[in-house]
Amino acid sequence: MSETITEVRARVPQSEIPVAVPPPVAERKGLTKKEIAADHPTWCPGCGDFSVLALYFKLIEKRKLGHEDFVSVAGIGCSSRFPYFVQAHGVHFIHGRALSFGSGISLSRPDLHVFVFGGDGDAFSIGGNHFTHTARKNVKLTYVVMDNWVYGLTKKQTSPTSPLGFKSKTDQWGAVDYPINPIKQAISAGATFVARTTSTNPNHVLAMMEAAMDHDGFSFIECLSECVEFYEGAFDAANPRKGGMFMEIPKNHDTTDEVNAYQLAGADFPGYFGIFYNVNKPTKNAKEADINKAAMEKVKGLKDWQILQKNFDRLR
Ligand SMILES: Cc1ncc(C[n+]2csc(CCOP(=O)(O)OP(=O)(O)O)c2C)c(N)n1
Ligand code: SF4
Ligand SMILES: [Mg+2]
Repeated sequence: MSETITEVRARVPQSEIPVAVPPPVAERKGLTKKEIAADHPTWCPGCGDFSVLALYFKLIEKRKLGHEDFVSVAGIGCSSRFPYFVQAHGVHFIHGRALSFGSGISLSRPDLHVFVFGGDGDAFSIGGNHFTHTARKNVKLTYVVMDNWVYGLTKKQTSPTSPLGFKSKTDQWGAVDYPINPIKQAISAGATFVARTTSTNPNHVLAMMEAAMDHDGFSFIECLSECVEFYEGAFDAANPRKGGMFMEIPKNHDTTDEVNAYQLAGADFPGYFGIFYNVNKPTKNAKEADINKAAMEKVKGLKDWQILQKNFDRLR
């Protein structure tokens, strides 16, 4: 009969028992672009969204993020297919509800970088309320809206950012409803970081994403991203390669000046690009963390079932 480990230990002197040496802890390296590029994106060739995806990969690589550091969330739309193309934690959620899902992740896991992606329809039509309320609550996450001024996935309906006169399947004689201004809307809703960029200027997109990611609060980026299928040439006026003009926000703009930010946002298209507004304000994450801490103090030392019992006893 073979000896048990206890018997061996009793017989062999302690110094002769080999000690298992744990393997050296591998140095944690950030993910590479190659590692997180997932499925071949199903976007139309030439779609502006490709550029945003490529720059997101670059951001993850540059900031040395690992799978355990970030999550990508989206609603529904061509742009919202984004998380499928990222080989990392991600969610393709309900139309217009990406911010609610992202808020839940951010509040329960404040250590993560939560990136939410979507389109103009997802963000400002069906998701309009969530946009307002996530902004006013100052939930710590980054929201990148790929604005193409049209519903792409459903093949050309008028969106909240389509300009007057835009002919679509829902406005065959040209859009009659005034478009919203996403930057003004974000500022007035209470967003604490508001920026605008365009997918045809990669360095600028990356710079805006980096700044947004570093912001402690709700950071919003409107990124013009052309739908080559249903709104070709929409942003040529903002693209120097197409004879347009890429105008950065004046260097002397005070990004804490809400009124000035609002005024700059009102410039006629192609308008300004850069950070319009950037202020520090306590986040919902920080406030809730304080509430949770105080609540945990009150039940210190109790088992979960005892806490539950206490609550039910109180309801009697
Ligand atoms: C509840 C619900 N309503 C409507 C739709 C149909 N629908 C899918 S995507 C979309 C609009 C997408 O537009 P946008 O957010 O601008 O994304 P894009 O495709 O332009 O990137 C609509 C209306 C849906 N999927 N679910
Ligand atoms: S339909 Fe438009 S938004 Fe959708 S993938 Fe094609 S070009 Fe992009
Ligand atoms: Mg759209």
